[in-house]
Amino acid sequence: MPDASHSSAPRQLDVAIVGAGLAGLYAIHRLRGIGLKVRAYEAGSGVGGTWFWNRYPGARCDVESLEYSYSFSEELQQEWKWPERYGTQPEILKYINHVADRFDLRRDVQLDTRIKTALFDGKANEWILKTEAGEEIRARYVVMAAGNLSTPRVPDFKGIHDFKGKWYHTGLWPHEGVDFTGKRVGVIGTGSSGVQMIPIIAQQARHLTVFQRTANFSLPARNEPMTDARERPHKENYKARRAAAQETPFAIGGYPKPTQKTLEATPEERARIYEAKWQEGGSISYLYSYTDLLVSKEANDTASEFVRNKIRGIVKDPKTAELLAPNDHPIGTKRLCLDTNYYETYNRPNVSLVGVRKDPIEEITPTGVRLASGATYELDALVFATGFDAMTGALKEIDVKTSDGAVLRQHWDGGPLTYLGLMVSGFPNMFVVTGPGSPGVKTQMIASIEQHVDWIADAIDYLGKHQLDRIEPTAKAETDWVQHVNQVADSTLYPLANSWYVGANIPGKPRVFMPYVGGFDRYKKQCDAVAANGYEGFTLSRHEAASERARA
Ligand code: NA7
Repeated sequence: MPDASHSSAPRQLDVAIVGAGLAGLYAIHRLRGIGLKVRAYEAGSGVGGTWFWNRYPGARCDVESLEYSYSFSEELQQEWKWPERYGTQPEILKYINHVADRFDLRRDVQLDTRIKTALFDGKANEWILKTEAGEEIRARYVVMAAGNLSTPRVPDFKGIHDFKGKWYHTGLWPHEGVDFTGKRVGVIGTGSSGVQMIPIIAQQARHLTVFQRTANFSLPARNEPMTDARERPHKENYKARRAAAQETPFAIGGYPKPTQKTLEATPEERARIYEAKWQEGGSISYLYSYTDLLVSKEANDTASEFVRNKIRGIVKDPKTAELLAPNDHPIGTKRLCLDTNYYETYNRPNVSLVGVRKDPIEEITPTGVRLASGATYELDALVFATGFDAMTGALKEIDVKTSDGAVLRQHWDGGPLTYLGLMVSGFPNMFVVTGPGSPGVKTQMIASIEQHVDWIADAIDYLGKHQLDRIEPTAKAETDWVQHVNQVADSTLYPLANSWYVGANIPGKPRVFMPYVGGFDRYKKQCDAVAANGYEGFTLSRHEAASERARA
């Protein structure tokens, strides 16, 4: 049967959605709900975004399952059974596929389709998208739901293509899996992905060599099968719990808000609190020990040192322990990892840790890795857990322009500029989900996705109801928001870390703190107020082409 999606006449939509991960799928559902003709374009051969691509061993969410899930359907959240405290990648992908089927979303998803260009035609007042295969799509609005950690980056190491063994990136993991049994494996990178996979690969490999540039803080996840005691009270009060979560900075409920400053407690009290949180598992809980852990260096030092001492207690070889003990950033200012037996893994005889901060990787040789000092490591397989061109990578890969000559890559040359993380000045009718300037990545992501998409749907609905058809932020609103995002970040310890939040893992990327760390609660209130005040900071207008469409 001929596939209508690949016919030569451009497809005409109300809203084109880029990406069919958690954000794109909810956007289909929500926008369809207000009567719009929508379609999502997805580069992968399945839905799920991050959870479709990141299939590396041990891939798991670091937010608890009962929180990390959609809230828009009470039936869905009641009926879905999460088997473990934290969802594994296969389990989350299964859930996303279930949602796609249950809400009949697939008929508006076009898989294996990468959007290459997006041009706003000012005269026609519509976006023209082109796919890699040359298909053209015209839409009144575009929703960029292309992900924050969706552009995998392998460092530009000399010799990488001459490596005779197989190499992999965590974000592009083969669907059939990889068997490392009996192999000498190298893992480069010790962020969340490395920390999750290292204990699993260590169990398979003949020898595992971990190349670490920056030691990261990791706390025990304390994962376990879902218990009735955990699930039942949560589900009995799901709606109220979701509402309470929205009143917190991370959009995660269930953790009592701290009330005390760190240094007001005695060292003994602090030790007791940190120990209880360490035993409980989870990162939010630990960072919620006191009110000022992310704003006062002196306070943070106590929480950082507690974890360093834990590492020194777990790892038997003192030199390895010291190398693993993070000393260049306050705890929580880089993504705080959650693990299962990460530090314990370094006590295995088949695992070695190599510090590549002082002695960096010079080249990948046909048989392994060579450091600047000349030290070589013979390897059969190499895994890059080296991260992503985070937050801006996916949008910069699309050539986004307007007929007025605006070019997104140029507009963002010195760092990303947005108003509320939702729109970009000069690029009308283009919405971004959980992009730079949004609190998304610093929150329970699905809560932010739902909040953003709801706001976008309401804005489009508002335009329609007021016979308007164009929305864009003013340059001033954008500048003020970016300034506010920076000011808030500068009032915290976050900028002290070389993290993907500031693009530090990508050589040459402008150092700008991209997420909004003022908290989900504060952000949502601001978005609601902007809408209630007639979309303050945005210019709303009616365009001639719309009048023509209306007459036609
Ligand atoms: P991350 O957190 O960006 O981690 C990437 C890791 O790779 C990190 O340890 C980097 O060290 C390391 N890296 C990057 N380039 C190099 C080079 N050239 N040499 C050595 N080491 C290097 O990515 P993840 O995939 O682990 O996690 C991303 C997010 O996914 C995570 O935060 C969660 O939100 C889910 P560096 O720290 O830059 O020195």
